[in-house]
Amino acid sequence: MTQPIATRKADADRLWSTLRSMAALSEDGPGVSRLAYTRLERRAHDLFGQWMTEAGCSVRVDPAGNTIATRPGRADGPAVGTGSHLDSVYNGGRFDGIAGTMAAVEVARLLREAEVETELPLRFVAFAGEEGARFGQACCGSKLAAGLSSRRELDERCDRDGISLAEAMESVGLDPDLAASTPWCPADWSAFVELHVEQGSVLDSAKIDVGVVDLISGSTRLELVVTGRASHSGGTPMRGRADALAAAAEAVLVAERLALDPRHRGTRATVGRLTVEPGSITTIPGAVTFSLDVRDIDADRQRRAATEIVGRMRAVCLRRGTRLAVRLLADTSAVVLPDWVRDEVTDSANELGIPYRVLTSGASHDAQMINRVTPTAMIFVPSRGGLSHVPEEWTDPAKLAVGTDLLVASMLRLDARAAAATRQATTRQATTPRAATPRAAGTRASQASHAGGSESRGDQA
Ligand code: HGY
Ligand code: MN
Ligand code: MN
Repeated sequence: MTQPIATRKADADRLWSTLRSMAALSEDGPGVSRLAYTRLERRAHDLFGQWMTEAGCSVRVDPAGNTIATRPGRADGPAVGTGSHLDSVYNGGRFDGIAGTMAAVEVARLLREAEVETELPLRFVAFAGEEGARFGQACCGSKLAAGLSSRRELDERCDRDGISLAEAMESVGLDPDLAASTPWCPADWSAFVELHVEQGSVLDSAKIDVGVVDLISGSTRLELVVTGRASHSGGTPMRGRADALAAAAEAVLVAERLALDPRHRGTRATVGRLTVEPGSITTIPGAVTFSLDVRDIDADRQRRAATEIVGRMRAVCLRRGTRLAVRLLADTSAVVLPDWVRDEVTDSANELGIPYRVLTSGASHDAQMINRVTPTAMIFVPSRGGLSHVPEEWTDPAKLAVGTDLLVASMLRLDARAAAATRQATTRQATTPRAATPRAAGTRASQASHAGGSESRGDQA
């Protein structure tokens, strides 16, 4: 006899110990360092795959390195998915990405214990290479799954040691050619829900347990190189220097000043990495390389801000007798998540009596890319003090469990909805008189529009 799932709660202690086991997979040093497309990231995927196999799923790794666990339903058909990423930034926190993948493990475990049979399959995903920390570009694995990344891009994106994304993929046994040419098939999915830590302070300050995301910010990421004239720090008079670091320092403040301007409310500009050459105490810096990350919930304002910042930086460098070179690392637009999937999540929260807040995400997420494959929603759990991408990142175990309760309830509602839509589509097909002229072979994707539902509630079953 299976219990009604809405009363099934996540096992908070089990979820917490699973998360700690995964977080322990890290390089030495403060916080968690498990970089994109490293052996360590693959070990994390192997552990995720092992847990999902034990939870009764069949597991495979797609050509991009995403690990996909499938739990069969009563019938075959488009699956409701969930998951997040297992890589981290350098010296990051224990929750970014892991919270959502461990919540997925807990959902599979509690469904197995409750002997719940879903109508259609469920899929649990650990994405590869979500963080842009190593290669500059975020969401590598989910971007490939969405068919949005070219083979050339995999060769062009390099880490700080000059290793390309393609070489890193090959070093862990993946084939970049195959990865760039094997997107996910929309017909295999009906909806996706990613659980993630908020990485901001809205929920924590409002003391609300869960957030439901309506919009995910975009980001324009650049690499800038200021070239001046290196020379002796003692023998060179102050006047007439072409000090690359002094120019870069003024340029960094240009970015901050623009983002603080009320006309750019919502724009966030950050210089997160800066290297100086030759980096000697007694030599005037000859060259400085730094990153610029411009985020916004408004794609036009984001790109206008990036263009304006670069223009103002060029003027600073010219005035200081230095040169500025700019390289685009990644450019992603903000994404509005479909309201009908979000409504399923908020309806589930109401049913479970979980207070929630609808909010935007300043951080980027795999959900942004997967929404191009299938309609997607995001559940946030609070980040203490809004901190993330640092060792101090923290989410309360009880709050992670509440988010997981909401995740499983939402997935089951979406499963029932997809099954009803599939049944309706089958009935419609059976009762529609055959067209006289031969029809072009419908792509599998066209069935997805019936089975998976479209973007607006109006078209939903
Ligand atoms: O950088 C981000 O926004 C995300 O944490 N990958
Ligand atoms: Mn993340
Ligand atoms: Mn992150």
